[in-house]
This record gives sequence, structure tokens and C-alpha cells, in this order.
Amino acid sequence: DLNLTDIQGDILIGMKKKKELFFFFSISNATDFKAKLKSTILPLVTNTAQLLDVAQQPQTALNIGFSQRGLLALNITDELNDSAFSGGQLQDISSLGDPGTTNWVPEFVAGHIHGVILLASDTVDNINSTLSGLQSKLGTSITEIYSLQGAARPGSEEGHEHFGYLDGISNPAVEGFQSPLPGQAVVPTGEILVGENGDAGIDNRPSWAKDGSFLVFRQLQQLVPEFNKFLTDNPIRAPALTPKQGSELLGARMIGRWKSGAPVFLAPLVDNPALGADPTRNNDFTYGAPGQTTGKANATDQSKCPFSAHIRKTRPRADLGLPESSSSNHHIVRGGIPYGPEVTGNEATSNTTNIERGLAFGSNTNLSLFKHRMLMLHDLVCYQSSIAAGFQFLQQKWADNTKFIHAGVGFDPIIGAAQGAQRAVTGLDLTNPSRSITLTTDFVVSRGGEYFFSPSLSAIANTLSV
Ligand code: N7H
Repeated sequence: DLNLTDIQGDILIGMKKKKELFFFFSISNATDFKAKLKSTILPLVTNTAQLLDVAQQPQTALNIGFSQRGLLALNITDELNDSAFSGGQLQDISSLGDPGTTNWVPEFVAGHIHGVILLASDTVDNINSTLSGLQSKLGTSITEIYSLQGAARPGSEEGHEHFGYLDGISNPAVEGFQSPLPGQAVVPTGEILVGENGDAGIDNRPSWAKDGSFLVFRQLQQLVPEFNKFLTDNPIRAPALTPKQGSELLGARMIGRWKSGAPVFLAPLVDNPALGADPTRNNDFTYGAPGQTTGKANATDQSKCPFSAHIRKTRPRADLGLPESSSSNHHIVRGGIPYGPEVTGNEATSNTTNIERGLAFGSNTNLSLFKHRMLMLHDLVCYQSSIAAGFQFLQQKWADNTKFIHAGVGFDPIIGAAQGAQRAVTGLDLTNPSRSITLTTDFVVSRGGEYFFSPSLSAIANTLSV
């Protein structure tokens, strides 16, 4: 059984509040910081058991992760045995397809980030008061390097990312911890938690790393007016669809889901909001034939969902064969939250982004446990027991690989990256799936990020703070 009071809450469940602050810091005085890590930060770290029990949930939840540089600053020299983590995200820049550091937030380039504190609550005021309390106690032991405030979008857009699509629908269930909803992948605990059954690196981890997880943070800017203009300019001209419907279909086929969350595989021509809203049905498909439990999906039929669709590229289900085995499949637990304001009238009419907005990719969601709570936020926070097998693999080997899932498929039109070069995508046009559409704009622009390790509470108490 998992020791749920020892595992940081964001990893398996996600803090899932309407506001989340990512506070990046460097350690200025290691001795002083270690003492305060134990006395001040550790008592505030929210564990998994606390998030599971609504009565125990703190007003402001807090989690913490350390970069490789941060561990070294604390004089922790053990190798965690994850080369992406130890090299840092900047070193990974070309393998992730980013066009150099031009678009990176300078603080992610400068190399001073030792850790990140994640603060989540229902209001920014709660977060700010927790943060200022913390900062006054931490004093000069740390220095703030950068922070990013995320917030759920307003009103009926809550739970939707900035392009307008419902997020946080599909995440793997961890074996023995969560019972899967229909269509949900089940992964061995060790695919997400270091040192647990199924962790491929288990023999080469220091014992204190057990029940920690690697946290990938990416600040992904979204060019929303530009994305919308592309849809307006290129409607799919299927019979019986108005141009507006054709534009909506193009967007849905790029993602693999409609704005409501309904999968295009189950609703191929028009949105079905009731399907999108039903967690027992909105993930219940494999890309295989109805009832098919073994073998592969049809390798030529894209009528219901393009092979290039974002959710198909990043989780190919029956395209790699059923049952969806963990050896051929790579899963991450995604979390995260939109950042930046709503599109302004001026941006919408000029089809041009003037104010930065996007997705802070990086915490977790699980529908089966949190159905009763308001929102599921996807983002650029994701956790895994190996960065190379998780996030990096999905980005590089799948989204950016024009031969995946099949030859000629092209890029993932949402997150696929080619160092800023234009990207060819096939399968989007329902009336002619082999037609290649060239995207001259990246609608998602990487502003960089960092890799962190989120240790167990006992590792913080017994190793990192001594
Ligand atoms: Fe994605 N989007 O709004 O277009 N993503 N994603 N993602 N994503 C998903 O099923 C989006 C990003 C995955 O299990 C949905 O929960 C945006 C990165 C995976 O079927 C939507 C950005 C990576 C899944 C989006 C972004 C992934 C997934 C449907 C960046 C990994 C689950 C909601 C700004 C490298 C697939 C849902 C499955 C789903 C969007 C980034 C991976 C709407 C805007 C960088 C594994």
C-alpha cells in the first residue's frame, strides 16, 4: 500500500484549485535554508491523504520540488539516475524542438533556479498571504527568481484552456490507488512514483528518492487569436456543414476533442456536449473497433479522428495495440493551469496576440477521485518516474516525429515543434485525409521551463533538510 501521508499531494491527485502560483527560487544560504525547510516549509507541505479528504484540505495547498542544481546546493550529491533531470531543461532545448532560447523566459535560461514552490488556493489573496508569511520566515535563505500566477478561466470557461477546449479529462489511473473510469489507462505505480513497482530505474535510485516524482514544468504560451484565425480561414468543407461548423470541426480534429471535451472519435462531425460532460463516456474509446480488446486500430482510417490529433499523438491507445500495455505506451500525469488574461476585443479583431497567455504545464488531475470538486486543469506540469520515458518521449518521439503514428502523418498541430520552422500535418481534412496542411505559425510557443524532483515528505525531513 502507498504511504499517502508521505507522498506530496500534487503528484497523484493534483491540488486543483482555481488559482495556482509557481514560485521559483534560488537557495542563498544552504545551512539556513535547511533549518527552515524543516521548521517552516515541511509543516506546510500538503500530502496526498490530506487532498483526498475534503475536510483535511488546507485553505492553501503547498508542494515543493528541487532542480538538480538545487539538490547540489543542498549538498545532496546522490545521482537520481535521470539524465534529463540532471542535465536540466535548458540542455534539452533542441531535443524538445524549441527554436533556441529566443522565446524562453530569461530566468529559465540563466541557471539560478534551485527549486519551485507550488501554492494553490481558491483566491490569489490566500496565496499571497501564505507566500508573504513564508517569505518573512525564510528571510534571506532564499531569493525569488521568477514566479508565474495561474488561474482558472472565468465563468463557463472554467476548466477549459485558452483555446477553449475542456482540459484535464484523460490521465492515467495508478494501479492499486485509483479505480479507472471507462477508457482510463492503468499504469504501475512506478511509472509515476520513483522506487515503486514498475519504475524502470528502481535499482539505481538512492533510497531517499522513493515515492518522489519528477515534475516537468513548461510555460507554454498560446497564440489564441492567431489559432482562431487559422480555423476561420480553413474550414473543412464537408457536405452539410456551414463554414463556421467546418472551422469548429478543424479545431476539434487538431485536438481530437471538441470544446466540450467530447472525443471526435465518438462524435466525428458535430460536438456532443452531453458526451463531453460525462466522465463515464468521454474517455471510453480506443481508436479500435467497438468491442475490440486486442490487436491494433485500423492503420488507414482517419474518418473519425486524425492520426495527427493532439490526444492521439500523445496517447495512441489501440494504434500501438490493445490492451494498452505500459511497455509500448508512455504515460504522464498532467496537471497545470491557464495563465494570463482573456483575449481582449482588440486582439480578437486584429487576430494578433498582444498580451501573453497560455498554459503552465505541470500538476495533476484525476477525475475519478475529484468528480465532486469543481475543475480539472491540465497544464504544463506533469509527473513521471523518468523524464526521458515520460514528457520528453511524448514531445520528441511522438508529437514532433512526422512518421508517428504512421508514415506521412506529420506533426501534432498543437504542440508539435520544429525549431520554429513551418509544420506539415495530414489527416485534418475529413474530405481528403491525405491532404497536407502547412502550419506557418506555432500556436503554442515554448517559453521554457525546468525539471524538478518532488521528494517524499520523509526525504525532506531526513535527507534534504539535514
Ligand atoms: Fe495536451 N489543448 O488544449 O489543445 N491536451 N495540451 N499536452 N495532452 C489534452 O484529454 C493542450 C501538452 C497530453 O489521454 C487535451 O484531458 C495545450 C504537452 C496528453 O487521450 C487538450 C497544450 C504534452 C493528453 C490539450 C498542451 C501534452 C493531452 C484534452 C499546450 C506532453 C491526454 C483534454 C499549451 C508532451 C491524451 C484531456 C489522452 C490532452 C491541449 C500541451 C500531452 C484540450 C493547449 C506539452 C498525454
